[in-house]
Amino acid sequence: MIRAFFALTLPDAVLDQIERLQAAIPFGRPLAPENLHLTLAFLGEMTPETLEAAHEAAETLAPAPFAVELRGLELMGRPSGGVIAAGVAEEPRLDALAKGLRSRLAGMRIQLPRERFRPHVTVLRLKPGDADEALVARILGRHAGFRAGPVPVTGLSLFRSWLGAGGARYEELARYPFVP
Ligand code: 2AM
Repeated sequence: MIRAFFALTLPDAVLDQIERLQAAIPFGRPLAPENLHLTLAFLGEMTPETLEAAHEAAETLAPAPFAVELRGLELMGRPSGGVIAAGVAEEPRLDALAKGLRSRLAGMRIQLPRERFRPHVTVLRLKPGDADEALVARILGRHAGFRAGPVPVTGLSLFRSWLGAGGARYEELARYPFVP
């Protein structure tokens, strides 16, 4: 089985901004720059045949390029095991892209988790004992004004996730450029 997901990649300038943010947060495990991305659809474990169908679904997407901006920080999950993620400024074209991708996947009979699409970029993972709720709240407050961007959305990528002892490693399997 192949663990896979569709995501947007981030330009170097934004990776640098996130790296500075990570350095300013005194707890948690920062994600390495090559592991930072904005997930559009998590596919889970796929057979090669289903992954091929997902690939074909993505090839039919053809939106015009646009850009998004990262904005604010949030805790997703609990301080004892959640993640700290950068939010994304409201952008209808991003929601439309995620929706278009999901409906094409559904057309290929690929079912995704039902949860609502919540665009974010995970920047740090927390484990028990890293930080208590008060400290997390203080840091989130301090960085509430975090902004990074623009993130040009000129295509999307299909990634394979390799799970290992040192954490997940992501491999770009395919890229689907958008035509202006
Ligand atoms: P995350 O950024 O919130 O950790 C590869 O694991 C990507 O898919 C990550 O970006 C991760 O989101 C997302 N992902 C992993 N498991 C998921 C799940 N069960 N549901 C939704 N997204 C998931």
